[in-house]
Amino acid sequence: MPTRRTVMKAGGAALLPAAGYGVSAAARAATPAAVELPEPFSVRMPIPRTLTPVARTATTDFYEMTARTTTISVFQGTTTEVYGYNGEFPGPTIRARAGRRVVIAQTNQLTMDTAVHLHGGHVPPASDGFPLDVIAPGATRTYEYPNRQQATTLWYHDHAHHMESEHVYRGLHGFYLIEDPREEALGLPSGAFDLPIMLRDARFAEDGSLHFEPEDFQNRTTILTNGRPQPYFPVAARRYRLRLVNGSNLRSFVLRLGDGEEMTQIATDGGLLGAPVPTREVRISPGERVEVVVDFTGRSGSQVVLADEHAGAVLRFDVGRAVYDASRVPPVLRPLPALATPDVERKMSLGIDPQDFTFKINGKSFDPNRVDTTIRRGTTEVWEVTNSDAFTIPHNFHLHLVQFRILSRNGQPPAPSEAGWKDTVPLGPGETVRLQATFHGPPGRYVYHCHLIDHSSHAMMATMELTD
Ligand SMILES: [Cu+2]
Repeated sequence: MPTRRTVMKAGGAALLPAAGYGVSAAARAATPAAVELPEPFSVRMPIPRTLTPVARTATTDFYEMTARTTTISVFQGTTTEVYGYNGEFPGPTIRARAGRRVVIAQTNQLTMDTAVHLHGGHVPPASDGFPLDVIAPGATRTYEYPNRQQATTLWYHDHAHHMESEHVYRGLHGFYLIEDPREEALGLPSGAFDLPIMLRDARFAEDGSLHFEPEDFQNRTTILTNGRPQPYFPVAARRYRLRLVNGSNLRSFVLRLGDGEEMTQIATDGGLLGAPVPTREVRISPGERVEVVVDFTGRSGSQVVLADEHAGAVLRFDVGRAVYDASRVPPVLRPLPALATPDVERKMSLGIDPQDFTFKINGKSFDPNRVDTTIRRGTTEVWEVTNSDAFTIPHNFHLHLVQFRILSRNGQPPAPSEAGWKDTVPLGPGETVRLQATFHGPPGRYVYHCHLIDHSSHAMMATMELTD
């Protein structure tokens, strides 16, 4: 058993023996040396391919995807086996229109169960990737996404019971963007000037293989930006929209641009902010999305590095010639509606049990067959969510089905950067966030959980059931 001391040192990656994650001391001693990293900025950042529907009707776009292993070349002279949707790493991007349905037939060609969750999506229960609603090896499951929500940057990823952390780590993640005319009318940078960027950490062994051990997260020191280590990306001297998602299992990023240059935050998890927020720092915990507009105007010939406070450079923009730029960031983006009057208040506490080092919400580890929270459809609830690990262990909180608004953080009003629509909120040690959501949606089972997904895989998750 781990001691309290080792648990604290490991930042909370205590293992549940029952989950089959035990790693022997011998295995740890045999941990291979790390791969030799390439020179920084020697590879170009890829932009994940946009997937083409296999069929379209008046109301619906139909897609097909297959989760399978694939071999990619991340480091010169080595190959890396990863899991990829359609064999791509990250997976292909879905571009959906608000109000237009997307149906995806997901085939599992891996050797273990998978489940697909559309993170931030307002979806029916059978399509939410509930951890037991799995796709068996060789099987296909059809997911239906109504896209009855505003323009936003979502991502899809694996959610299979106890396995989501390893599956996501090995590559089962991709972008899902919802677009709408109201956002397009604002004139934000679009098309080739609208860049989805997924950041995540990883550990590679000397032979290039991707190394996954839940206890080993402190050695996940290679940051991948759209699947490549420290890439460059050529940009024109104009404005760009960056859609940042943190696809790491545990790592949070604190991102700065160049010498602390200003960026303009325009969106949170669930879509546009009411108004743009100038910022010199973007904080983004696992699962969250932050969108910024960066203006390279007047920077021709320069190189501008996006860097994390701890991990260093994650991406370099190489600024080319000036081009005509009709884009803008208007002073009003999408005003937030007034908050409804809440009907129900609840308290949620996330913490590691000091008795047995298991991960719990309100004193319970995840049981997919237990209903933890019953919610009447249409009610507005305030949830006071606390990270009860008061020392060093960070968590965050992700609610399926709905977007919420943050009412307060530690008794103070939310910072402007998190005052918009959210589905995932960071919780530093001892922190308390009050959030409000209105639970519209079809009846059925959903989950809420810590999105440090090594924690949710270890049962820091609970169920909610929407009822009539
Ligand atoms: Cu956690």
